[in-house]
Amino acid sequence: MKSETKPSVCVVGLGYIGLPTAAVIARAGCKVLGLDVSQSVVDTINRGEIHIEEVDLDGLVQGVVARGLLSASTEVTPADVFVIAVPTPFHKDGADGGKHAPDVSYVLEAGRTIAPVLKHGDTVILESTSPVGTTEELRDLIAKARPDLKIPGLTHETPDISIAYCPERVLPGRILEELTNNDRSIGGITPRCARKALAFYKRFVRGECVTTDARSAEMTKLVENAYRDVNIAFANELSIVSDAMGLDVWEVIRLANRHPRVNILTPGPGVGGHCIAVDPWFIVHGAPEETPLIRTARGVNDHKMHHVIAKAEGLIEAHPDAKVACLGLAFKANIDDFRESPARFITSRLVRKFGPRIHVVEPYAEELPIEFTDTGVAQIDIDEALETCDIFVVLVDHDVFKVVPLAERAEKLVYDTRGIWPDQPRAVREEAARLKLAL
Ligand code: SAJ
Repeated sequence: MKSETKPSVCVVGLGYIGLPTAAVIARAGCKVLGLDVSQSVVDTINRGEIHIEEVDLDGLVQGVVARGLLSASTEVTPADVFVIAVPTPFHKDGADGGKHAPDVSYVLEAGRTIAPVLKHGDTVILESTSPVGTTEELRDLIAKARPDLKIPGLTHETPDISIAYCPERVLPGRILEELTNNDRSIGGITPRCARKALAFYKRFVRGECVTTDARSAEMTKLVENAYRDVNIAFANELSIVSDAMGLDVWEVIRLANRHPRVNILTPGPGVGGHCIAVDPWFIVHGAPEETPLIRTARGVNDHKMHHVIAKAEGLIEAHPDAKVACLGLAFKANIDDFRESPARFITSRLVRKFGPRIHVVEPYAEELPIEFTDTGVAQIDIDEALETCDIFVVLVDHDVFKVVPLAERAEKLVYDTRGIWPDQPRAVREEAARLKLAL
C-alpha cells in the first residue's frame, strides 16, 4: 500500500537550492518538512515568506505553506525521503590540506542530524556539490550512528535504507524552471539505491533522470562547472590577448563563432558566484598532479579581475576631472546576488583608490554592500549616471544597462567588460590608441 501514497520528505538546508527544491516537491503533493539551523529562516518560511530572491519563488512558497504541504523547523522528525542541500564551502584558513580544500562538515552534520530518525524503507539523497567519495563518507557515518540498520554497500542482505547522490544543476534566476525541466544524474551507492532515488525524482522532474553510481554522479557535477570555467577562461584570455594586440575581442569572437564547430563563451570581468569559481578546486584538490588545465583556468579567470582593475585605473587616472560610473555589482546579469562577485570586488578596489569620484549603479541593490560604508561613494541610478558621469565601467550585463540607446552614451568614455554596447564609438580601446596608453 505504501507505494500508492506520496512519501513524506525532509529537506535539510533551506538555502538557494534547498528552499526551491522543498517547494517544488511540495507542489507535487508530498508533505515536506524543511529543516534549517536558523530560527529566523524557519519562522520566515512558516509565515509563507522567503529569505532569498528567486524568480516566482515567493508565490510558490506562499501557496504550498498555505496548503499545509510545506513547513519548516529546526528539529528533525521522521520522513520517508531525506534530501540534503547544505553548503560545501572551502575549509576556512586553508585548514585540511591547502587553500582550496573542500569542507564537507555541513554534509556530515546533516547526516548526524537525520541518522537517529532513519527507519526501514527510507531514502537519503545528497544534493550538495561534493568532492568524490562524500556520499560514501555520509553512508559510513550513518552506518556508525545506526548499527541496527542494514546499510547499502556494507551488507550482503537487503539493505534497510537507500543512499544516493543527485546533484542540483539549476541556474540562479531560472531555478524553478530548471529544477523541473533539467535532466538529472542519480548516483546510487548501489543500483538498487539509484532506482529508489529515481522513483522519487520522477514525481517532480520532467527532464530525463539517468542513473549511475554515486562517485560518477559526484564527479559529473564538478566536471560540469569546471567545463564552463575552462571555457570562460579561454574567452577571458582572448580578451587579454586582444587588448595587448589592439584588437576588438567581441569582433574576433563574433567572427570565430561563425565556424560551425566553434562556440567561444563571453569574456567578462572574471568569474563569480558560488559554483563555477569553487567547484573546479574540488577536482584539483582530489587529483593535484593531474589537473594543470583546470587549475590554470581558475588562475586565468581570477587574473582577469586584476587586469580589469589595472585597465580601469589607467583610464580614470588619464582623465583626472572625469566622474566615473561603475555599472553593476552582481555576480551576473539580472540577479541580486552580490556574493563572490568580480564586479563588486573591482568596484571596491576602484573606490579605495579614487573615493567619491566613483559612482555605483546597481538597480538590484537597495543599499551598497558593507565595504562601501563611509567611503563617500554614492549609489545612483542609470539615468543620473548618464546625466552626470563621463567615464562608464560596465561590469554587469543587466538588461537595464543593455537597453541604453547609443544617443544617450555616444559622448561617454566606456570600458565595457561585458560587450553590451558593441556600437560604442568612444570605447576604451580607441581611447588607449589616442592617448598612447597601455590601457
Ligand atoms: N560568465 C562569463 N562568461 C560566460 C558565462 C558566464 O563571464 O560566457 C560568468 C558570469 O558572469 C558569472 C559566472 O561566470 O560571474 C558564473 O555564471 P553562470 O551563469 O555561468 O553560472 P552560475 O554560477 O550562475 O551557475 C552554474 C551553472 N553551471 C553550469 O552552467 C555548468 C548551473 O547550472 C549550476 O547549477 C550552478 O553553477 C551550480 O549551482 O553549481
